[in-house]
Amino acid sequence: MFIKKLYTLVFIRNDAQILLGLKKRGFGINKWNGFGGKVEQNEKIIDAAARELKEECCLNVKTSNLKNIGHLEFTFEGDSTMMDVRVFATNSFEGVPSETEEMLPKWFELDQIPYDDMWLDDRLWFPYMLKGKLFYGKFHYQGFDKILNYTIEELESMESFYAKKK
Ligand code: 6OG
Repeated sequence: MFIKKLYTLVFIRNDAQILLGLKKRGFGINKWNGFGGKVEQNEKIIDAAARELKEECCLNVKTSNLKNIGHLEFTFEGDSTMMDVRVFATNSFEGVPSETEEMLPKWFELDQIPYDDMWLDDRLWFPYMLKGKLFYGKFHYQGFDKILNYTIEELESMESFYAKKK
C-alpha cells in the first residue's frame, strides 16, 4: 500500500502561450513545470492551488476560475509514497509573473515547450492538456530519469472520475 500525499499543479494559459516556472530548489530542481506544491492539513485543494501559484510566481487567481483538468499519480521504485497531483488551468489571472526564491517564470509558445528540461512524464500528458482534454495519468519511476511503466487515459468529466475513485 502507498501513502498518498496531495499536491497541486497549476498552468496559466493565454491563447498562444503557457506559463512555466524553472524550479530553483528542492524536488524537480532545474526542471520547467507548472506551479504547485503540497496541500496543507485542513486546506482545500483549490485554495492550496491558488496559494502555491501566488507563492511561486506572485500571480493572483480566483479559485472559481481554476479548472481541474487532470489527475496525475507518481510513484518511485523503492518508495512507499504516492504523489497524488491535482492539475488545474486558467487563463484568468491578475498580476505580472515574477521570479521568487522557488521559481523563475517564463511564457512559452505552445509549440516550443521545453520537454527536454521537464519531467519525462510531461511529454506524455501535456498533449491532452494542450488539446483541452481531461486526463488521468499514472507513472511509475525508477530514479528521476526513467519511467518503468505508465498509463494515461482521457476522461469525460473530473466529477465522475472522482466519484468512481471513492
Ligand atoms: P514541491 O515539492 O515543490 O511540489 N510534480 C510533478 N510534476 C510533473 N510535471 N511531473 C512529475 O513527475 C512531478 N512530480 C511532482 C507536484 C512538487 C511539485 O511538483 C509536481 C508539485 O506541483 C514525477 O512542494
